[in-house]
Amino acid sequence: MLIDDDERQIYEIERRAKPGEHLRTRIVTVAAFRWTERQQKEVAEYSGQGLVPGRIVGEHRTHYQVATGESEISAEASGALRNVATERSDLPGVGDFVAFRPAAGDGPATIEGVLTRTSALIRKASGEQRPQLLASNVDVVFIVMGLDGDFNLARLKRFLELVHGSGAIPVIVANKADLSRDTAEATKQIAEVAPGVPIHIIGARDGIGLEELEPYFHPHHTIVLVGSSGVGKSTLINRWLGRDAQATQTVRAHDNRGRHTTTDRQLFIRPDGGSIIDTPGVRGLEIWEPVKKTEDSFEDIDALAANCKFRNCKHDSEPACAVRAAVKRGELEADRLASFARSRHARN
Ligand SMILES: Nc1nc2c(ncn2[C@@H]2O[C@H](COP(=O)(O)OP(=O)(O)OP(=O)(O)O)[C@@H](O)[C@H]2O)c(=O)[nH]1
Ligand SMILES: [Mg+2]
Ligand SMILES: [Zn+2]
Repeated sequence: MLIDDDERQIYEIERRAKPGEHLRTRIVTVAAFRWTERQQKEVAEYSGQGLVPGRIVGEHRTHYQVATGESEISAEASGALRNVATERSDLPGVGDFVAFRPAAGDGPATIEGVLTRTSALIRKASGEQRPQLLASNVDVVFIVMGLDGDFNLARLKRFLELVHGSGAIPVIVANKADLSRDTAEATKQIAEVAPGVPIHIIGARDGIGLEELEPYFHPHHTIVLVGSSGVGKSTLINRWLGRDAQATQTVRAHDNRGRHTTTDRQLFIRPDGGSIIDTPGVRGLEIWEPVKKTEDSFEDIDALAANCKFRNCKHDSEPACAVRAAVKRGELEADRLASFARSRHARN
């Protein structure tokens, strides 16, 4: 539950500066952030240990950028925090509310705790068996796609799957309306794979249809932009911030692919309210399955196999194979079929 919808709400967090000293009151404006009651309790506990709350707005190789409401500091994750993390995605990431110990002397500020996330967008790190946090504590995910050569419904479905169960709600933002031959047809096709999900057809470059997205912005809300490279995520960020905060680059002419211009996730606070996170274009999006399936469990493939022409189909080169057809349609990852084949091969 949200504490309050009052934009001007100010939190007073008491913390003991040094043992024996008076209780000092530190005022942290959280107007830009959303806090739950649970997080409020956690903040109170941490502040008793001399820690200060903030939100991670940037994640870099060597440090995090943490916004406190008053200023922005750079901080490192403490050794203790690293030790208790069982997964990489347990470590702090952009969007996280954290408790940190302010820098003393020459040392860096250290992040000692991550507050319970209200939502987490987690994918499978590419090429590795581990989860990767894309953003946390987000309310709305704008799945940005291009109405140019980027248009790909199978990919859109994977993005929807990524948002499903994350705690955030998906909104489809179909950009580059100026390059679409038939926006009505595109909308129809999108609606078929995304029943019930809001769809907005816009033109970021020329500022077309952007007013439709305004209602999603709210002082306590965080929106994250995800999508392939070159779909116009950073162009949108710049429009909403009213300045060139993020670099943008033209897509490759022959295949409409982007050039992976944005390389780091970054949270921005909009002057007129709300937080927004830009992310680098995702290459092959794979979904992270937290419950490890046993090596031999392929329910998805078994279900599809029911429609193969031959009962003993190996989904290899048999005619009328429903599994390979699903791969072709983009409904089943080719990797998934490959690991199925490997597993069967190992058994036989
Ligand atoms: N024609 C057209 N081009 C657009 C539109 N919106 C953005 N672009 C262009 O698309 C190109 C890529 O835009 P970016 O904002 O850099 O894309 P991105 O999604 O941030 O890409 P990455 O950072 O690589 O993930 C730029 O040249 C933009 O000017 C639009 O509505 N129409
Ligand atoms: Mg970008
Ligand atoms: Zn088959």
